[in-house]
Amino acid sequence: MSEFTEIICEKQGGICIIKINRPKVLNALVPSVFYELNQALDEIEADPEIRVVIITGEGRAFAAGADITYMKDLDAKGAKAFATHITSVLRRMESMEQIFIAAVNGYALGGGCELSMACDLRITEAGTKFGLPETGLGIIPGFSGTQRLTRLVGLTIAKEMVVTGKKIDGVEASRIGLVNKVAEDGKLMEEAIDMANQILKNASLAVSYGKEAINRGIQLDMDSAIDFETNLFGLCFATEDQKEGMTAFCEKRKPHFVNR
Ligand code: CO8
Repeated sequence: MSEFTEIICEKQGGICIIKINRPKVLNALVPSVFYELNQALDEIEADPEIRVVIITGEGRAFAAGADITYMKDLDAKGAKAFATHITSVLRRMESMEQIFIAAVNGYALGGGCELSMACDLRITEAGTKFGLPETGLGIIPGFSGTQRLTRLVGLTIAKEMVVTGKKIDGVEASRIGLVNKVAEDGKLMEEAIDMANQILKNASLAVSYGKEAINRGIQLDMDSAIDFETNLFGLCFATEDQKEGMTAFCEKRKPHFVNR
């Protein structure tokens, strides 16, 4: 993959590992991080081998938020343009076929927490601090945090986190359903790769359709959402992997998926 400045991208077989690379400022997020991330997404989409993307942070944070020194002097128009750019990249991740895992180290505050919430899965360590502290800076979460947190953990907890700005640790984040798993200390990347490998074992079109059915369905009324799922379910039966998966079961052997 290309060499970047604000991020580090490394391909390991079917997995692409992206590290946010501004460790001196705890990976505080500026527009250039998202320009590079968007370019990396172009390369990922063009590479049929990559099926899982792990996003993590270099150093002692996943990301301690949008860069406050950058945002300080923005006017209303500039702030909206900044938020619009970043949210379009996050939305793109949700619409891609690949599964995104956030391996959340150290701090996921403000925009960092919002980036992690745009991923499909989150794994962290017990001591990691999550939070949306924006109201303490005179703003609200602007990278879709009010929307994604509410959808992930429900109105009650989302409102409390937004209006108090309180930070929670990885164990609490797991308890409220904000993260999927708390890894043993020091084993975050190992366990994230393990999670990626569990996904890679499955039929790739089925995995992507499952993501699409959930992400699109949650925006629809129940009847339309069920229609949407039913259509994708039907499409699975047009794949070679459906035939192979079910034949392998009947023949009592492991399937050999060809991702078609
Ligand atoms: N922006 C800019 N610099 C930062 C940020 C940040 N968000 N976070 C940390 N840094 C810098 C510090 O200023 C410091 O730099 P320096 O060494 O030059 O002084 C360096 O990173 C290390 O940080 P600390 O010395 O503070 O490290 P500590 O271990 O003492 O504290 C904390 C770690 C608790 C994470 C602390 O740094 C902190 O509170 N950071 C800010 C957290 C925060 O408020 N984040 C939310 C930001 S707002 C946001 O994300 C809005 C998103 C939506 C935007 C909408 C579009 C306009």
